Amino acid sequence: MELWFSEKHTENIQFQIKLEKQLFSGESDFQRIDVFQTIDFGKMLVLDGVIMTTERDEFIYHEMITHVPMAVNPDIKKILVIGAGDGGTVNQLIKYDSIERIDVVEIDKMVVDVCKEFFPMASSFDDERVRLFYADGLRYIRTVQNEYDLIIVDSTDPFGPGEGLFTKEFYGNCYKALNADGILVNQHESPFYEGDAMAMRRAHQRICSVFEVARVYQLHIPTYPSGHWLFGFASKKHLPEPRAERWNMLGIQTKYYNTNLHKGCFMLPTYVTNMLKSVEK
Ligand code: SPD
Repeated sequence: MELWFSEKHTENIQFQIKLEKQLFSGESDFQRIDVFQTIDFGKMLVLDGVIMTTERDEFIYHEMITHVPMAVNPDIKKILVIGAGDGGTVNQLIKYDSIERIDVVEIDKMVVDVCKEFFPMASSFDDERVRLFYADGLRYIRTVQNEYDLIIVDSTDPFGPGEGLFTKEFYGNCYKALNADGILVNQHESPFYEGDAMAMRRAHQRICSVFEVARVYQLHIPTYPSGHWLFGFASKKHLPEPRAERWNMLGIQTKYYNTNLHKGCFMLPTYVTNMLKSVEK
């Protein structure tokens, strides 16, 4: 008998992936957590029926959410990561010797525990620069001021536990929690299917109303709806230009990110540019 996982991407479209077996299934206080062994994508983490990450394509998401801001400002030292319980984002950040502190605020301890068991990238939480807090990112950020060089919002989609991380209140508090050099990078949904595109436009509008600089960049993630995904880049003063020579001197090993791609990923298709413009003032 064949075993398949299906995720509904729209009312009429489903994505299916063939499984070898189920490795874990559990219900936390916040969500249902599943880990599957797939045939072609290695292990796969699924929260409330939505694919979060797979061993085969995680590098695209996690390299792009980390190395883009790090190449814009290689002097970043203090970082707040919100969400990211699978450890993939921190696993990229610990490649930088220059980073002094990585505070991770993840709402769901069970996600971290399960990922530590099944995903080697979650061992990055053991790095001595990492402080892991099990808390709601929306509440945590209210308590911080002028503290971080970089905030990375590696959240779920804007429903369920991740909903508050797409609000104007949250972005405003991120602004306050950043210092004058601060950069915010967030998981920004997809422009392709209307439901995702609506969330994407709303997030952009809210971020634009708070930050002096608000741009969007693209990447491709085979296991996400339509495969076309966006991240947001916002800051108080930095434009998203890479300090290419300096970053390349660091000798950081990547499989997807490079400083040429960095320049290109901010060049968006016309329909995406138009969507973004439609909500910019
Ligand atoms: N539609 C899925 C969006 C999930 C984004 N977060 C993934 C977490 C990877 N660290």
